[in-house]
Amino acid sequence: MKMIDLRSDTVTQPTPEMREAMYRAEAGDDVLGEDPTVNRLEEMAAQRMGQEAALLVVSGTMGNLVALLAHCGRGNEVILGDRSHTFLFEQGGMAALGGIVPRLIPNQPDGTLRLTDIEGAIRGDNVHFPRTRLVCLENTHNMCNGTPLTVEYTAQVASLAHERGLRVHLDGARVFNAAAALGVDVRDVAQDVDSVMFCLSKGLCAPVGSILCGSAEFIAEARRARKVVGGGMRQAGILAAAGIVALEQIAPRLAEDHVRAKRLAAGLAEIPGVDVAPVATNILYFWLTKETSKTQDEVVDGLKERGVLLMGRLDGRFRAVTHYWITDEDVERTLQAMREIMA
Ligand code: TLP
Repeated sequence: MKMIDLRSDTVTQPTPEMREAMYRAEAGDDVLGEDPTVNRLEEMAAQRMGQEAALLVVSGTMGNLVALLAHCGRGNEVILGDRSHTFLFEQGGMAALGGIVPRLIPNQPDGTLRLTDIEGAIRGDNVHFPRTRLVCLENTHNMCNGTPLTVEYTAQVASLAHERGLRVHLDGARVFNAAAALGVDVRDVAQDVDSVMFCLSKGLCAPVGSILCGSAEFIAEARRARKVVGGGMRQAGILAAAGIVALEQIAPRLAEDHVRAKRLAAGLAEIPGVDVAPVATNILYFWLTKETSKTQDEVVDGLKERGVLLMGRLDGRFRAVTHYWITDEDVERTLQAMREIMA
Protein backbone atom coordinates (compact mmCIF):
# COMPACT_ATOMS: atom_id res chain seq x y z
CA MET A 1 0.00 0.00 0.00
CA LYS A 2 1.36 3.45 -0.99
CA MET A 3 1.69 5.76 2.02
CA ILE A 4 -0.06 9.06 1.26
CA ASP A 5 2.24 11.54 2.93
CA LEU A 6 0.43 14.83 3.58
CA ARG A 7 2.62 15.89 6.53
CA SER A 8 4.40 18.53 4.48
CA ASP A 9 5.64 19.39 1.00
CA THR A 10 9.12 18.94 2.51
CA VAL A 11 8.64 15.16 2.12
CA THR A 12 8.73 15.37 -1.68
CA GLN A 13 11.19 13.05 -3.40
CA PRO A 14 13.17 14.43 -6.34
CA THR A 15 11.67 13.61 -9.75
CA PRO A 16 13.43 11.20 -12.17
CA GLU A 17 14.39 14.27 -14.29
CA MET A 18 16.08 15.79 -11.23
CA ARG A 19 18.02 12.63 -10.48
CA GLU A 20 19.19 12.49 -14.10
CA ALA A 21 20.22 16.19 -14.05
CA MET A 22 22.07 15.65 -10.75
CA TYR A 23 23.93 12.70 -12.22
CA ARG A 24 25.04 14.72 -15.22
CA ALA A 25 25.68 18.05 -13.43
CA GLU A 26 28.90 19.92 -14.03
CA ALA A 27 30.37 20.92 -10.67
CA GLY A 28 33.21 23.04 -9.27
CA ASP A 29 34.22 24.62 -5.97
CA ASP A 30 31.36 26.99 -5.22
CA VAL A 31 33.15 28.71 -2.33
CA LEU A 32 35.62 29.81 -4.98
CA GLY A 33 32.70 30.81 -7.20
CA GLU A 34 33.62 28.09 -9.70
CA ASP A 35 30.56 25.89 -9.84
CA PRO A 36 28.92 26.54 -13.23
CA THR A 37 25.64 24.87 -12.29
CA VAL A 38 25.27 26.84 -9.05
CA ASN A 39 26.08 30.03 -10.94
CA ARG A 40 23.43 29.20 -13.52
CA LEU A 41 20.79 28.46 -10.89
CA GLU A 42 21.59 31.66 -9.00
CA GLU A 43 21.30 33.73 -12.18
CA MET A 44 18.01 32.07 -13.10
CA ALA A 45 16.60 32.61 -9.62
CA ALA A 46 17.58 36.27 -9.44
CA GLN A 47 16.05 36.89 -12.84
CA ARG A 48 12.79 35.11 -11.88
CA MET A 49 12.48 37.17 -8.70
CA GLY A 50 13.26 40.48 -10.39
CA GLN A 51 16.29 40.90 -8.12
CA GLU A 52 19.95 41.56 -9.00
CA ALA A 53 21.64 38.55 -7.45
CA ALA A 54 21.00 35.26 -5.65
CA LEU A 55 22.68 32.81 -3.29
CA LEU A 56 22.08 29.07 -2.89
CA VAL A 57 21.82 28.05 0.76
CA VAL A 58 21.27 24.74 2.50
CA SER A 59 17.78 25.37 3.86
CA GLY A 60 15.03 27.90 4.37
CA THR A 61 16.14 28.38 7.96
CA MET A 62 19.66 29.21 6.81
CA GLY A 63 18.31 31.54 4.10
CA ASN A 64 16.28 33.53 6.62
CA LEU A 65 19.16 33.59 9.12
CA VAL A 66 21.79 34.84 6.68
CA ALA A 67 19.32 37.41 5.34
CA LEU A 68 18.81 38.77 8.85
CA LEU A 69 22.56 38.70 9.56
CA ALA A 70 23.23 40.58 6.33
CA HIS A 71 20.53 43.20 6.97
CA CYS A 72 21.09 43.76 10.70
CA GLY A 73 23.91 44.29 13.13
CA ARG A 74 23.95 43.11 16.76
CA GLY A 75 21.37 44.94 18.84
CA ASN A 76 19.24 45.90 15.83
CA GLU A 77 15.54 45.12 15.92
CA VAL A 78 13.39 43.23 13.43
CA ILE A 79 9.61 43.61 13.23
CA LEU A 80 7.92 40.30 12.48
CA GLY A 81 4.66 38.41 12.98
CA ASP A 82 3.95 36.41 16.12
CA ARG A 83 2.95 33.41 13.98
CA SER A 84 5.85 33.66 11.55
CA HIS A 85 7.99 30.62 10.86
CA THR A 86 11.12 32.67 11.56
CA PHE A 87 9.92 33.46 15.06
CA LEU A 88 8.25 30.15 15.92
CA PHE A 89 10.35 27.46 14.26
CA GLU A 90 13.90 28.68 13.66
CA GLN A 91 15.21 28.38 17.22
CA GLY A 92 15.42 32.16 17.57
CA GLY A 93 18.58 31.97 15.46
CA MET A 94 18.52 35.72 14.86
CA ALA A 95 18.95 36.32 18.60
CA ALA A 96 20.98 33.23 19.43
CA LEU A 97 23.55 33.72 16.69
CA GLY A 98 23.14 37.29 15.50
CA GLY A 99 22.27 39.33 18.61
CA ILE A 100 19.23 40.59 16.68
CA VAL A 101 16.11 41.50 18.68
CA PRO A 102 12.72 40.21 17.49
CA ARG A 103 9.87 42.73 17.86
CA LEU A 104 6.64 40.77 17.54
CA ILE A 105 3.35 42.16 16.28
CA PRO A 106 0.21 40.08 15.70
CA ASN A 107 -0.28 38.23 12.44
CA GLN A 108 -3.83 38.75 11.23
CA PRO A 109 -5.72 35.55 10.24
CA ASP A 110 -4.73 36.15 6.60
CA GLY A 111 -1.01 36.27 7.50
CA THR A 112 -0.70 40.04 7.11
CA LEU A 113 0.70 42.51 9.64
CA ARG A 114 -1.42 45.64 10.11
CA LEU A 115 0.32 48.68 8.68
CA THR A 116 -0.57 50.61 11.82
CA ASP A 117 1.03 47.88 13.96
CA ILE A 118 4.20 48.03 11.88
CA GLU A 119 4.26 51.79 12.12
CA GLY A 120 3.70 51.68 15.89
CA ALA A 121 6.56 49.23 16.37
CA ILE A 122 9.20 51.35 14.60
CA ARG A 123 11.56 52.82 17.18
CA GLY A 124 12.41 56.49 17.39
CA ASP A 125 15.98 57.70 17.63
CA ASN A 126 16.64 57.40 21.36
CA VAL A 127 19.68 56.21 23.25
CA HIS A 128 17.52 53.74 25.21
CA PHE A 129 16.20 51.90 22.18
CA PRO A 130 17.55 49.33 19.78
CA ARG A 131 17.49 50.53 16.17
CA THR A 132 14.73 49.11 13.99
CA ARG A 133 16.25 47.83 10.75
CA LEU A 134 13.91 45.37 9.10
CA VAL A 135 10.34 44.16 8.60
CA CYS A 136 9.80 40.47 7.80
CA LEU A 137 6.82 39.10 5.88
CA GLU A 138 5.94 35.48 5.07
CA ASN A 139 4.29 34.50 1.78
CA THR A 140 2.48 32.11 1.68
CA HIS A 141 1.86 32.22 5.40
CA ASN A 142 2.36 28.73 6.77
CA MET A 143 0.56 29.01 10.14
CA CYS A 144 -2.14 31.33 8.76
CA ASN A 145 -3.74 28.72 6.51
CA GLY A 146 -1.14 28.95 3.75
CA THR A 147 -2.66 32.28 2.69
CA PRO A 148 -0.90 34.28 -0.04
CA LEU A 149 -0.16 37.95 0.63
CA THR A 150 -1.24 40.09 -2.31
CA VAL A 151 1.14 42.10 -4.47
CA GLU A 152 -0.62 45.31 -3.37
CA TYR A 153 -0.23 44.52 0.32
CA THR A 154 3.48 43.70 -0.06
CA ALA A 155 3.98 46.97 -1.95
CA GLN A 156 2.24 48.90 0.86
CA VAL A 157 4.48 47.38 3.52
CA ALA A 158 7.59 48.00 1.41
CA SER A 159 6.63 51.60 0.81
CA LEU A 160 5.97 52.23 4.53
CA ALA A 161 9.25 50.53 5.50
CA HIS A 162 11.30 52.34 2.87
CA GLU A 163 9.86 55.73 3.83
CA ARG A 164 11.04 55.05 7.38
CA GLY A 165 14.50 53.88 6.29
CA LEU A 166 13.83 50.18 6.94
CA ARG A 167 14.28 47.18 4.70
CA VAL A 168 11.88 44.32 4.04
CA HIS A 169 12.76 40.62 3.98
CA LEU A 170 10.28 38.12 2.61
CA ASP A 171 10.24 34.53 3.86
CA GLY A 172 8.94 33.23 0.57
CA ALA A 173 9.52 29.55 1.33
CA ARG A 174 6.39 28.96 -0.80
CA VAL A 175 6.41 32.15 -2.87
CA PHE A 176 5.79 30.19 -6.09
CA ASN A 177 2.61 28.84 -4.50
CA ALA A 178 1.64 32.42 -3.68
CA ALA A 179 2.16 33.52 -7.29
CA ALA A 180 0.19 30.54 -8.61
CA ALA A 181 -2.71 31.23 -6.25
CA LEU A 182 -2.78 34.94 -7.05
CA GLY A 183 -2.46 34.28 -10.79
CA VAL A 184 0.54 36.60 -11.13
CA ASP A 185 4.20 36.25 -12.05
CA VAL A 186 6.41 35.45 -9.05
CA ARG A 187 8.43 38.56 -9.88
CA ASP A 188 5.38 40.70 -9.04
CA VAL A 189 5.22 39.13 -5.58
CA ALA A 190 8.93 39.59 -4.87
CA GLN A 191 10.01 42.75 -6.63
CA ASP A 192 9.13 45.29 -3.94
CA VAL A 193 11.03 43.65 -1.09
CA ASP A 194 14.75 44.04 -0.42
CA SER A 195 15.36 40.33 -0.04
CA VAL A 196 13.40 37.16 -0.63
CA MET A 197 14.15 33.59 0.36
CA PHE A 198 12.40 30.71 -1.38
CA CYS A 199 12.72 26.96 -0.93
CA LEU A 200 13.59 24.52 -3.69
CA SER A 201 12.98 21.57 -1.40
CA LYS A 202 9.29 22.02 -0.57
CA GLY A 203 6.60 22.01 -3.26
CA LEU A 204 9.32 22.42 -5.88
CA CYS A 205 10.50 18.84 -5.10
CA ALA A 206 14.27 19.39 -5.10
CA PRO A 207 16.08 17.31 -2.47
CA VAL A 208 18.02 20.15 -0.79
CA GLY A 209 18.33 23.90 -0.98
CA SER A 210 16.81 27.34 -0.76
CA ILE A 211 17.69 30.56 -2.55
CA LEU A 212 18.14 34.04 -1.18
CA CYS A 213 17.75 36.93 -3.64
CA GLY A 214 18.43 40.65 -3.33
CA SER A 215 20.74 43.42 -4.54
CA ALA A 216 24.30 42.49 -5.55
CA GLU A 217 25.61 44.33 -2.50
CA PHE A 218 23.22 42.51 -0.14
CA ILE A 219 24.03 39.11 -1.64
CA ALA A 220 27.77 39.76 -1.23
CA GLU A 221 27.12 40.37 2.48
CA ALA A 222 24.84 37.29 2.69
CA ARG A 223 27.60 35.19 1.08
CA ARG A 224 29.89 36.14 3.97
CA ALA A 225 27.14 35.35 6.49
CA ARG A 226 26.54 31.96 4.84
CA LYS A 227 30.23 31.13 5.20
CA VAL A 228 30.37 31.97 8.91
CA VAL A 229 27.43 29.70 9.68
CA GLY A 230 29.21 26.90 7.85
CA GLY A 231 27.03 27.00 4.76
CA GLY A 232 29.77 27.37 2.14
CA MET A 233 29.33 24.30 -0.06
CA ARG A 234 31.87 22.96 -2.52
CA GLN A 235 30.63 20.88 -5.50
CA ALA A 236 27.06 22.05 -4.89
CA GLY A 237 26.24 21.90 -8.61
CA ILE A 238 24.98 18.38 -7.91
CA LEU A 239 22.21 19.98 -5.80
CA ALA A 240 21.77 23.05 -7.98
CA ALA A 241 21.04 20.83 -11.00
CA ALA A 242 17.88 19.62 -9.27
CA GLY A 243 17.00 23.23 -8.44
CA ILE A 244 17.13 24.19 -12.12
CA VAL A 245 14.72 21.37 -12.97
CA ALA A 246 12.51 22.53 -10.07
CA LEU A 247 12.26 26.05 -11.49
CA GLU A 248 11.74 24.90 -15.06
CA GLN A 249 9.40 21.95 -14.58
CA ILE A 250 7.78 22.04 -11.15
CA ALA A 251 7.13 25.73 -10.48
CA PRO A 252 4.69 26.02 -13.44
CA ARG A 253 2.48 23.15 -12.17
CA LEU A 254 1.86 24.19 -8.53
CA ALA A 255 -1.73 25.26 -9.19
CA GLU A 256 -2.58 21.54 -9.58
CA ASP A 257 -1.65 21.01 -5.91
CA HIS A 258 -3.98 23.85 -4.94
CA VAL A 259 -6.88 22.24 -6.81
CA ARG A 260 -6.27 19.00 -4.91
CA ALA A 261 -6.05 20.81 -1.55
CA LYS A 262 -9.39 22.47 -2.29
CA ARG A 263 -10.95 19.14 -3.27
CA LEU A 264 -9.68 17.62 -0.03
CA ALA A 265 -11.06 20.57 1.95
CA ALA A 266 -14.47 20.34 0.27
CA GLY A 267 -14.67 16.60 1.01
CA LEU A 268 -13.59 17.02 4.64
CA ALA A 269 -16.11 19.81 5.18
CA GLU A 270 -18.90 17.35 4.33
CA ILE A 271 -17.87 14.97 7.14
CA PRO A 272 -19.83 15.56 10.39
CA GLY A 273 -17.50 16.57 13.24
CA VAL A 274 -14.88 18.15 10.96
CA ASP A 275 -14.36 21.86 10.31
CA VAL A 276 -12.00 23.19 7.67
CA ALA A 277 -10.17 26.51 7.31
CA PRO A 278 -10.38 28.36 4.00
CA VAL A 279 -7.82 27.01 1.53
CA ALA A 280 -5.99 29.16 -1.00
CA THR A 281 -2.83 27.17 -1.73
CA ASN A 282 -1.45 23.71 -0.91
CA ILE A 283 -1.76 23.98 2.89
CA LEU A 284 -4.97 22.86 4.53
CA TYR A 285 -5.85 23.05 8.23
CA PHE A 286 -8.81 21.28 9.78
CA TRP A 287 -10.00 20.38 13.27
CA LEU A 288 -12.59 18.35 15.16
CA THR A 289 -15.76 20.09 16.32
CA LYS A 290 -17.47 19.69 19.68
CA GLU A 291 -20.13 17.43 18.16
CA THR A 292 -17.68 14.51 17.88
CA SER A 293 -16.20 12.45 20.70
CA LYS A 294 -13.27 11.35 18.51
CA THR A 295 -9.86 12.46 19.72
CA GLN A 296 -7.00 13.89 17.67
CA ASP A 297 -4.92 10.78 18.40
CA GLU A 298 -7.71 8.53 17.11
CA VAL A 299 -7.76 10.49 13.87
CA VAL A 300 -3.97 10.55 13.39
CA ASP A 301 -3.60 6.86 14.29
CA GLY A 302 -6.67 5.82 12.28
CA LEU A 303 -5.34 7.60 9.22
CA LYS A 304 -1.91 6.05 9.65
CA GLU A 305 -3.45 2.55 9.81
CA ARG A 306 -5.14 3.37 6.49
CA GLY A 307 -1.93 4.60 4.87
CA VAL A 308 -2.36 8.37 5.33
CA LEU A 309 0.12 10.58 7.20
CA LEU A 310 -0.57 14.14 8.30
CA MET A 311 0.56 16.57 10.98
CA GLY A 312 -1.75 16.23 13.95
CA ARG A 313 -1.93 18.04 17.25
CA LEU A 314 -0.79 21.48 15.98
CA ASP A 315 -2.49 23.70 18.60
CA GLY A 316 -5.65 21.65 18.16
CA ARG A 317 -5.51 21.57 14.39
CA PHE A 318 -4.43 19.06 11.77
CA ARG A 319 -2.38 20.12 8.77
CA ALA A 320 -2.41 18.41 5.40
CA VAL A 321 -0.19 19.63 2.57
CA THR A 322 -0.60 18.60 -1.05
CA HIS A 323 2.36 18.32 -3.40
CA TYR A 324 3.73 16.77 -6.60
CA TRP A 325 3.40 13.19 -5.38
CA ILE A 326 -0.24 13.50 -4.21
CA THR A 327 -2.71 12.36 -6.87
CA ASP A 328 -6.48 12.76 -7.25
CA GLU A 329 -6.82 9.14 -6.16
CA ASP A 330 -4.80 9.86 -2.99
CA VAL A 331 -7.22 12.68 -2.15
CA GLU A 332 -10.19 10.31 -2.55
CA ARG A 333 -8.47 7.61 -0.46
CA THR A 334 -7.79 10.16 2.29
CA LEU A 335 -11.43 11.27 2.31
CA GLN A 336 -12.63 7.67 2.43
CA ALA A 337 -10.29 7.00 5.38
CA MET A 338 -11.61 10.07 7.23
CA ARG A 339 -15.23 9.04 6.60
CA GLU A 340 -14.53 5.59 8.09
CA ILE A 341 -12.78 7.05 11.15
CA MET A 342 -15.46 9.63 11.87
CA ALA A 343 -18.39 7.21 11.28
N1 TLP B 1 8.47 24.62 7.23
C1 TLP B 1 8.30 23.23 7.58
C2 TLP B 1 8.44 23.01 9.10
O1 TLP B 1 9.58 23.63 9.60
C3 TLP B 1 7.26 23.49 9.86
C4 TLP B 1 6.96 22.75 7.09
O2 TLP B 1 6.76 21.51 7.08
O3 TLP B 1 6.12 23.58 6.70
N2 TLP B 1 9.81 29.35 6.18
C5 TLP B 1 8.62 28.72 6.09
C6 TLP B 1 7.39 29.51 5.83
C7 TLP B 1 8.54 27.33 6.27
O4 TLP B 1 7.36 26.74 6.20
C8 TLP B 1 9.73 26.61 6.51
C9 TLP B 1 9.69 25.12 6.73
C10 TLP B 1 10.94 27.30 6.57
C11 TLP B 1 10.94 28.68 6.41
C12 TLP B 1 12.26 26.62 6.85
O5 TLP B 1 12.68 25.83 5.80
P1 TLP B 1 13.72 24.62 6.05
O6 TLP B 1 12.93 23.49 6.60
O7 TLP B 1 14.26 24.35 4.68
O8 TLP B 1 14.77 25.11 6.98
